[in-house]
Amino acid sequence: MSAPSMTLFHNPASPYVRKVMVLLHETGQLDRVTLQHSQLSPVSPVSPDAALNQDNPLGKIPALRLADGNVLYDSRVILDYLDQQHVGNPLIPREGSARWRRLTLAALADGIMDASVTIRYELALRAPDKHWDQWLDAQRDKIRRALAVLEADAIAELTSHFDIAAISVACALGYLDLRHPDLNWRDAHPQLSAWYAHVSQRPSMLATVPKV
Ligand code: GSF
Repeated sequence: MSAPSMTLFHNPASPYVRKVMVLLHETGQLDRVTLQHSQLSPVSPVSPDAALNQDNPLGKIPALRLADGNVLYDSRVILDYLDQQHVGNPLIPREGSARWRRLTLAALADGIMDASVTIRYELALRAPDKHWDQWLDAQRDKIRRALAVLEADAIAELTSHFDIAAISVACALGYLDLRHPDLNWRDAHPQLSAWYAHVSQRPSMLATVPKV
């Protein structure tokens, strides 16, 4: 086995990092990456990590330092790069309508993560008397609308391939379970719930269950 050639800025609770880890598992590339844990855990908008900021001026994880010193971010770019570094079937369709559909589903899942992570920041990092309830409700509505679309329109597509779209949705749902169990997302989404129960058993998902 060759020495790892890439370094991934990592935190086991991050849904964006989890997407990268799941893709590494699914494509047999785990041994190519060393994990670098943030000095500050978790990384947050108000606890900057100097080492991370040097590599990603946005101060966000994941960031992937390549063997030549170049650094890739954000998670979408990293996934695209890593998907072009293995010899198996691509997890991001290279062309055609499938590419745009699967990337759009992945963006929908990323939007669930974005709303979920920013709700988390508001609730965990800001004083309760400063919480902006209207904004929190609007973020929750984004999550609800996205879940409704996945339930109504995307189950067959998610079931057909465990690719960029499915990985992204699975990691978004895992993060809802971790940080927002109060949303009870399963109640109104029985098909998504059944799909998630199935894909959660994949070795790549079991190996990357979020930890706080
Ligand atoms: C989002 C990464 C992100 O917000 C991506 O990689 O897809 N669009 C980016 N990461 C969080 C950590 S997490 O909760 O996963 C982060 O690094 N936050 C620090 C900050 O300053 O917002």
